[in-house]
Amino acid sequence: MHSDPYPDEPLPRRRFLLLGSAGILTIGLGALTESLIGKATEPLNESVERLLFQPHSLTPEFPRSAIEPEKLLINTFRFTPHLDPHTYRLQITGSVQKPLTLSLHDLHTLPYTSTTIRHVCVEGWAAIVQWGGIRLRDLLPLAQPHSQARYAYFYSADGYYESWDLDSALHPQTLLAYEKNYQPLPIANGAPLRLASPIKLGYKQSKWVTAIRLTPTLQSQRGTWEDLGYEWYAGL
Ligand SMILES: Nc1nc2c(c(=O)[nH]1)N[C@H]1C(S)=C(S)[C@@H](COP(=O)(O)O)O[C@H]1N2
Ligand SMILES: [Mo]
Repeated sequence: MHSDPYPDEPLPRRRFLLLGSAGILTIGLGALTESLIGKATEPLNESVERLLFQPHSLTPEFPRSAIEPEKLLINTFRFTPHLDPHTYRLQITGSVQKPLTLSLHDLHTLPYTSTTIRHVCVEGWAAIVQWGGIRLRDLLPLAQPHSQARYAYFYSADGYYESWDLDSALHPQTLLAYEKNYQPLPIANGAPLRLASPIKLGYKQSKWVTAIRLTPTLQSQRGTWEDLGYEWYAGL
């Protein structure tokens, strides 16, 4: 399938256009959106717009009855960080015009998306899982990425880090999830926020994400597993 998977869906363009004239965002998105309604702002930069409208092939999803709760093994490389949901913040920095600091409340006001997909670990197991949360394609434009932005680095509270090509990050099935199998995301699976996507192997799917940094180039550090010899693109 190579046509636009969501041809009729209005992108949250209005929301990020409204946010365009804001300074650094540290207050609730809901309140901010309301306060900015009606203000004219600059359009999104051309390169992110091109990525957003580029056709992505969609991975087929599974029905709710296919979920395999017991098959998703906890795979934690170092330790399990316990993040306080009240003080938790997600930072979005790097090649962006509007660096953002978002609370969980802010994140919950953004459009919710659910995907039921297969999680595949390179170590030889897989599980069908439902993830609910925010698509990066709905989130990253709020920070107004610079036209040179090509990669997204994800930093986690356990020191784990991963880099993705921006196109894969903006895929319609790539989420920052706060829900697993229709329940709040458990701490062991990455609460309060983790990556989830059917187009990348499990090690790309950072748990306990606290910061996203957009970059024009790949740095010498590319990812926790990649820097130990695993493949960087890790596509499925
Ligand atoms: N921060 C962080 N994210 C991580 C890991 C980790 O150790 N730390 N392990 C990765 C690997 S190899 C896999 S398969 C999945 C496992 O997710 P789960 O523990 O929710 O099943 O998380 C990925 N994300
Ligand atoms: Mo994995």
